[in-house]
Amino acid sequence: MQNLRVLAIHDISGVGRCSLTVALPVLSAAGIECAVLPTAVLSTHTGEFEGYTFRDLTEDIVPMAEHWASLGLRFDAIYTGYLGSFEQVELVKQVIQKLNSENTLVVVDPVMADEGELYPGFSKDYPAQMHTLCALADVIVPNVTEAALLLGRDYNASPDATDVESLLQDLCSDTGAKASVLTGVSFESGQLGAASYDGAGSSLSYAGAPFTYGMYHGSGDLFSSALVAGLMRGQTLAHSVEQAVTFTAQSIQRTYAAGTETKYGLLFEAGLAEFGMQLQQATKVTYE
Ligand code: PXL
Repeated sequence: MQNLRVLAIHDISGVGRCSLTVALPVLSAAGIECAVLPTAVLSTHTGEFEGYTFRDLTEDIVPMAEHWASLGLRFDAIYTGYLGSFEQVELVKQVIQKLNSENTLVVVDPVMADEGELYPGFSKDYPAQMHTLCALADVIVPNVTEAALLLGRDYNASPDATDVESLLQDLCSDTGAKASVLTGVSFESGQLGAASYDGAGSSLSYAGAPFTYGMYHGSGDLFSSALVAGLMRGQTLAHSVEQAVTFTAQSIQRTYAAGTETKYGLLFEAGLAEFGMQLQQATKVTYE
């Protein structure tokens, strides 16, 4: 195996531990190069902060990808997250088409909503636009709210195992994604986790961890980044989900124990070295 390179396409929010300030450290700790395509620069994320700055980088999205294409760069994965507008979704689809190769894993986290509500700034028709990006994905990683929006269904905050199974299968058949991972689901009281469905093998799996009360900003980004790291390190989808659930739940527990304001994100740093070492030991990478 060669050096692994993931292209992370998200905004960069200076403070608040989400999007690129999470993807970069998590992938690096796992021994994976994280190339970045920042779609916007914000002073903070848009949840629970007022007065944040927002520098739009829409115009740079395609030229950056064209430059990399001209260099003949190989991307082992393209991982997309929060995108600020309809236009950005359209341009990111072009980027995927330009940089994708047969062996590139495309992971789309359709970041747009949580707890039954779209994030500030997203219009009601944004989920339909995000649906078109999911069509290009090998793996999509919605939370329960995003899954309902993608499928045009009513939001059910607590889907049971049967609901989860049909959501996962319908997410694949409806969007065209090859596999789906649903976050924020619980099959047991006191537990919270994620379920996954691999369309190719038709296998369904679930991983849970002890539930910690509260709404923690950036937990979806931490989960998805850890999931991409696991997949890149050659772990199965089910095992990658399990590792990402454990890492995210431990980070949430640490944040709860520290009592920091949840808008500042998860205190994942103290667990990062151990997470990265586990993955690096699982699959050795030789550099050519
Ligand atoms: O964590 C998702 C996220 C990423 N980026 C920005 C956000 C959010 C969620 O609110 O506002 C800018």
